[in-house]
Amino acid sequence: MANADAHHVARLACPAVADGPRRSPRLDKPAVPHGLWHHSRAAIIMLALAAVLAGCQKAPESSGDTPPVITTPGGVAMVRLPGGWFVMGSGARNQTDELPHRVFVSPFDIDAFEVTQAHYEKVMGKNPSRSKGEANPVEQIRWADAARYANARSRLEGLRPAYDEKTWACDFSADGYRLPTEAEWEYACRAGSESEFCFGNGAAGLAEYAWFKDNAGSGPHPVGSRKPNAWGLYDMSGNVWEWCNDFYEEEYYKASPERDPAGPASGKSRVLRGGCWNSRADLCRAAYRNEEDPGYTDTCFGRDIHGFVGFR
Ligand SMILES: [Ca+2]
Repeated sequence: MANADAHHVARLACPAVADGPRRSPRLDKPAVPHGLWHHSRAAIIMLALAAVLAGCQKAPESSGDTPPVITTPGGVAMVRLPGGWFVMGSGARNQTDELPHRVFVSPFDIDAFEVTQAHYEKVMGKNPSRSKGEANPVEQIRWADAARYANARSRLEGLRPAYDEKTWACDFSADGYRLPTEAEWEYACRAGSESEFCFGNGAAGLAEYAWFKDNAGSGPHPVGSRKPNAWGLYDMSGNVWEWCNDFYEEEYYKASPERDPAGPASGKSRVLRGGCWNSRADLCRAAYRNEEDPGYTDTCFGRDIHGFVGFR
């Protein structure tokens, strides 16, 4: 799109490591990107696009209904989620950044699949992915790339872009697409479940729902080729890590607002969720938090994101 690479904000330093993925000081961090992205009620969140439609649906935990799927003017399937309360985080693994706490998220729409290479190229006119395949998830995507895509997708549909491409601030009152907040992402991933994975505890059933280290081989697979969760969302665990809108902060859950938490006001990294094709099962848990440099500048490109990071 015309403005896809128009602005760069040279504010953040590149990762300190020279080669390969950064390693987080936290115990369980993956040997891959760790790394990176929030909400209001009338905005379409993007790629993870959560487009909020002031809600009309019942809380999911009180309903056995599968949420409706809509198709955007650009041809993308989105699941229309009702708002609701859920327990975000997990006490099961003693991870300091996963403090369980109750959160309410307002209704929003979210892409049923990771953004594919075909759709990314249609919107942005390029395909940076390492493992090429039209139906594969687009990867080698920086947070800023995802934000630019969200704005471009919004413009194509006559919606007001949510991101300021100079400051990267997100306007949650805009009706355009944006990345999901970390809370929205986990709410969508859990689909009403309170267990480690959307299907229960223990990794025994994970291969049915996710492409991860034990079954993926040497790269990502076409989106939607594993089972969806109870709300019809595919590949929330595994395949590629997914950018959220929030900045990452280890202690954020200790003081975050109860309703529609949108992450810290500032930070050096953005949240990544869900694990990827190269991740062990633990990193694919619903509560697992990762973070990475957002890549606001091209000089950071390709450092830590290789073929592991995409978005929805
Ligand atoms: Ca994923």
